[in-house]
Amino acid sequence: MRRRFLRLALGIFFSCLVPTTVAQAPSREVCPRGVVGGQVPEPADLRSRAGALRVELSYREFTDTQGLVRYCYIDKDGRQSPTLRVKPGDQVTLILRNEVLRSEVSHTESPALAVQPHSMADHADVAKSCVGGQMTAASTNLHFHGLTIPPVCHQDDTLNTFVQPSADPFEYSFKIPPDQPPGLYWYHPHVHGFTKTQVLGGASGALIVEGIEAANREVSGLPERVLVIRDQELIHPDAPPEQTDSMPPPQVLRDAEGDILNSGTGSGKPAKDLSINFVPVPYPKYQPAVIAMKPLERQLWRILNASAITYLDLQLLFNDRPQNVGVVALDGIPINHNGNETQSLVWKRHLLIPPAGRVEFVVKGPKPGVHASLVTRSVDTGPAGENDPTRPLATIVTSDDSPDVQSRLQDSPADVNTPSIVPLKNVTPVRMRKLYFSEAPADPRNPSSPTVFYLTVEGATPAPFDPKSPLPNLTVNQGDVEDWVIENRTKELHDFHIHQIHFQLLQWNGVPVDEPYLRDTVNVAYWDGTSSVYPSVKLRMDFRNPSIVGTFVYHCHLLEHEDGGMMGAIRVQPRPANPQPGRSTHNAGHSSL
Ligand SMILES: [Cu+2]
Repeated sequence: MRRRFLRLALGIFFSCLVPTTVAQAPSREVCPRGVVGGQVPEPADLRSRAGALRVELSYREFTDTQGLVRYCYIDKDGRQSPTLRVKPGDQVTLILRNEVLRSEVSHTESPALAVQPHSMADHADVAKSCVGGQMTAASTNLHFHGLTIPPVCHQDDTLNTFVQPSADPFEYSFKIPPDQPPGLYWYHPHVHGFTKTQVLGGASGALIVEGIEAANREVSGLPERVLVIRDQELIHPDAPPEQTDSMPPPQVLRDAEGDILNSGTGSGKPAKDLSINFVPVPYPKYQPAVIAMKPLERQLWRILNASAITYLDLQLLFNDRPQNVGVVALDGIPINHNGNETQSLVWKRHLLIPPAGRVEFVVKGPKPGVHASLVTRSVDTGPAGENDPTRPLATIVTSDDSPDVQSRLQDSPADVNTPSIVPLKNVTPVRMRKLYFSEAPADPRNPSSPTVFYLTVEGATPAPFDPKSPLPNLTVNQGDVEDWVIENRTKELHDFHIHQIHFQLLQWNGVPVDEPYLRDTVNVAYWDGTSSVYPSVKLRMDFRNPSIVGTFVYHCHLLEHEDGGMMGAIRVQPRPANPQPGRSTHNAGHSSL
């Protein structure tokens, strides 16, 4: 008993000495997680120097005592999911080592997806030459979400780059475009068929292009805090919901993939647990993590929804009252970047962030004595969507002695040249296309068989994404700007994302919107099953940047849907010398380009 007390006392003593940048879990865990109710740590910052950033990341996996598999990126100093901090024009060299143990993940491998898109060579050669190889649960790669970098070997290719556990380290080497807007981007694996498992397991990290304080003086000199919200399998899957009011908890129903269906009540068992910088906030008690700051301190919060399938609708509550926060950037791009020089903050009382979305906003800490918390409100994902109930994420605890956060924006940043490019919303599109989300049971005679997910260019035959196909689903010319309507013909939300570019949301369900943002990820409302018009978004797609020539993908960023086929390939071909109207095509079935 005495020994136990001593151990406890020593534990408390040493935990007080641990700086908040160090994970609070035992070091023997390969992919450590924070303590429930613990302080939210900050990811380590890896900053470029003299125009270059060199990073070595090991991709590892770990099975916890519950049998849940974690995945993580660990740098050479043992830090998990470091934030990569770069400046426009910097050269990034990232060495990726796949150190998962092949035998421990083989049980999740789907034989149907163990495809060989191209000729198979020896593993080491495959990794060096990006010509494909086996796409399995143990293979991995990286996507640099939101960066306008070439979709080619060693830069941002996800179609043919598969790094195997037995392979030599794989080198990514790319230049941050000099005109990349300053803001929050991220990195994560993108192996079709296995992306959900890897991201849900924790494989993700933030990437910041520095200089937001030069683009928007409102944030100059502010302390900045990176918050990565991830989802994960339920830690207490069998626990009954806590009784919060007189209403009985909603019935737990599951979809064909085994996830808990949206109850439509805003409560009940969630499909997934959430964590904030790896501090879990598990169902059913949702004991919040702790964010420490000084009373009335202003900070820039840079929040990434790195969830595999969970929507967030973030809100800051002071004594249960929603607070306004000043948004400065969405999906990595400052709001005053796209021809909106006069607007510096957009005031919001809640922030819907679909999986893969980012939002950056100014927070003012509460006065002493005010109970403050960061919560996610429930999101109605539709009758076929997963359950995302209201739940707290963190309590904000203020103290004059609260330690400074590790990073602070410059007080007097140098002026930056505003982009000379015509704002996207002012460009006349060269053509219009329609794409649509749809779903069907794999066995038409069995409605509860696994769902097949489609993202189809109107006119083509719906088919799940085929990684073996040498043909893209769409071809466009570099230099063009197009308008795309994305329809949702299903009874659940989908989350449209395209690699390499950003777009402007023009219409929401046919209603014009005038947003100061550009996005790379957008939620599309669900169909009610009876309306004659499907919900949709209309997007202005920007293919002007010459560095995006090549083949890349667009997909639903609910990764279960992406893995299940809701993806397509687009080829951006070099601008023809004499462009002819109508040359761009989509491939209906197997017709040639
Ligand atoms: Cu989807």
